[in-house]
Amino acid sequence: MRFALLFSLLLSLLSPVWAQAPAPYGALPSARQLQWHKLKYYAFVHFNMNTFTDEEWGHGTETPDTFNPSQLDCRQWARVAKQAGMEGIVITAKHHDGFCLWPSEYTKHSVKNSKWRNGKGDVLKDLSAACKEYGLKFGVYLSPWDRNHPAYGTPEYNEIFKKTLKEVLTQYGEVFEVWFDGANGEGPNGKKQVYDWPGFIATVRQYQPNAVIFSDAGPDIRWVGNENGYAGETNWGTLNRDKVYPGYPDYWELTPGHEDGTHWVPTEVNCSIRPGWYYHASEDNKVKSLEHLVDIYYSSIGRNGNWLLNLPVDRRGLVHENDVKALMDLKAYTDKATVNLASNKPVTASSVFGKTTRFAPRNVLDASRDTYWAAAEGSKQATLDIDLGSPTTLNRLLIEEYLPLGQRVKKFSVAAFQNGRYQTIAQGTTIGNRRILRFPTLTTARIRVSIDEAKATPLIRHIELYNAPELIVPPVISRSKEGLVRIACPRTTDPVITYTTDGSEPTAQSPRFGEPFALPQGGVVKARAFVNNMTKASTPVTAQFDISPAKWTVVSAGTATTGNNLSRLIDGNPESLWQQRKNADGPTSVVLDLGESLNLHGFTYLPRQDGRTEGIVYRYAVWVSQDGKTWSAPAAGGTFSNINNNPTQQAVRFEKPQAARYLKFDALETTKADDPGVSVAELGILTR
Ligand code: FUL
Repeated sequence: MRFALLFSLLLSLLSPVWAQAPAPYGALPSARQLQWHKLKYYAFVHFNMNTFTDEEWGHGTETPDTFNPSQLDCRQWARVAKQAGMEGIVITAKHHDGFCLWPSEYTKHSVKNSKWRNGKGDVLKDLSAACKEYGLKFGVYLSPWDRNHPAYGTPEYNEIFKKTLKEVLTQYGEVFEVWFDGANGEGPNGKKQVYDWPGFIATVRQYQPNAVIFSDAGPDIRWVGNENGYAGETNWGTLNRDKVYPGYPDYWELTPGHEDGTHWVPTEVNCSIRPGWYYHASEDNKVKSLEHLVDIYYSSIGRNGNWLLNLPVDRRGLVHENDVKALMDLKAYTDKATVNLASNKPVTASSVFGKTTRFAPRNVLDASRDTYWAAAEGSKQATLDIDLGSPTTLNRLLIEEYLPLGQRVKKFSVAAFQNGRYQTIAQGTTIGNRRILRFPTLTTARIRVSIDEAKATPLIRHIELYNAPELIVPPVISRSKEGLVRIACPRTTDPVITYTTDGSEPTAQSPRFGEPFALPQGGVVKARAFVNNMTKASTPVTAQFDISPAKWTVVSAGTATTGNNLSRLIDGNPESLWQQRKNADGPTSVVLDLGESLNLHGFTYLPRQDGRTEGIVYRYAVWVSQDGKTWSAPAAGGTFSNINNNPTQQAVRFEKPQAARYLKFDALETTKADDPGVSVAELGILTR
């Protein structure tokens, strides 16, 4: 009796501390997802058969000997990733062509049948060992779509895929992530496969229970709905998972997620450091600029996502020098921006849950992931003031919610104390695991963070304030139809732009850009913006041009053409667009008259650049002619791989150069069968 009394007395004393913790809200993360949320930034490596065939989607018909890196060194990949501040590497162990980077027992299309290291090589073995050596996590991408496997399209293939998975998941140590691609086309028999997703997932759980599984629908982490690196400003970690599946047609819903979604399935943001996923020598000058990478950093890591940045390893089997430089520049930049100016400063809040120190506002400044500030129970609004002590210059705020109890904040804002009152300097919607707000540099001694709307009591785990170095936006180089080159720097005040046309890097001494200059025959233009009396420079940018379309005309464009926007096809402006209803009786064709006979090595197609996908051409054929009446056999034909998700310029080379004055582009299929029309931003030619 006395014991029971004592016990209940003890309980009532402790209850304000223990019983009154905030209740969970909505869908919650699993332990495995919480581990993944601790990560930020890791590498994707696209390296496989396509590296050697210059393709993005291989056909599965390649001979294994085509895969032949001359100096493969996975330790170089790991060293670069580590120095770049990355936490792991996810490798394309098997892409859509079915070629396996390890000696799989279940296919002939693998390294074991190549001459590379006499068939004894195993890229997964090398890479998993290198990751271990450098303290990196090791992950695998496996495409269920297989254009090579004879069993593809039959139930037997599902069993084979599971056995393949088992090999990858049991022979190379700990795997932190398994990346399932949603692309599902036809196999060698012309059949599509009905995938056994529950079986694939169960296989991963059985052999690597701690690994997170990625796909459009998770189950653990989801695709962000685009391949350009941008998460939604509003980004819920929750999703109505049972509605979504790999290859989900309404994939734009994946960007913001589903508010009040039934499951926790946060975003991983995948994008490539170059336009393509695989290495193409023609893209050596198209590595993203520092400014672009920093923008993606804030739009992925800073918008409640983890960033999976792809490095297209080259034919030597190395991360290319240009990509290494871009990664190191990014690391140097982000290192400069991470001094927390709020550290150890006094913090006060409008309310505290249960008025206990356990949920005190100062918890937002410690490094622990287990402590947080909770506002008063049931409150949907609250403010937190940070006293910086003296005028402090800053331009970034990082804020994180405490995730084990669910995502809550819908709207928040930041204010700086200036001229005797708090003035709003930035606003955001969701927070989740991590949100970084950018605002113009200012000086203040007090910052207020307001949670303006929350779905349940706000729980804030962490806050940081930074002063990030301002970046000079690199110039944009364009050329008009007439062949006049313009270089502009719209977002920088009073820049001096210097440029070269001989391939050398522009310096402060290079010619200054003033008037547009003529480059009708094409060439390479490199440019750079300088500010502050030529003491600070942007990263250089490069543009490569072929012959200008000055003499070209569009002769015809389909039978139903209205003709009013034909010129947009060849106006040198990637933003403008030509659209045409599909021709009901055959291909929708465009015929260009080049005005003179030229030695054509190939052509280029730039899909629409406005973020929409209607009318993007997937299957095409191209014909050439000297008189516009008699046409050769198609000079080129095929499909533009992955163009729907990654709408970059497609450059197609003919098997052999052909002299011609006319070029006919036939759009045979668009990426979506029910598209009513065809769209083209630019058509171009290759004469070298
Ligand atoms: C897509 C694939 O089709 C691309 O080739 C690439 O691998 C990208 C990461 O995922 O779905």
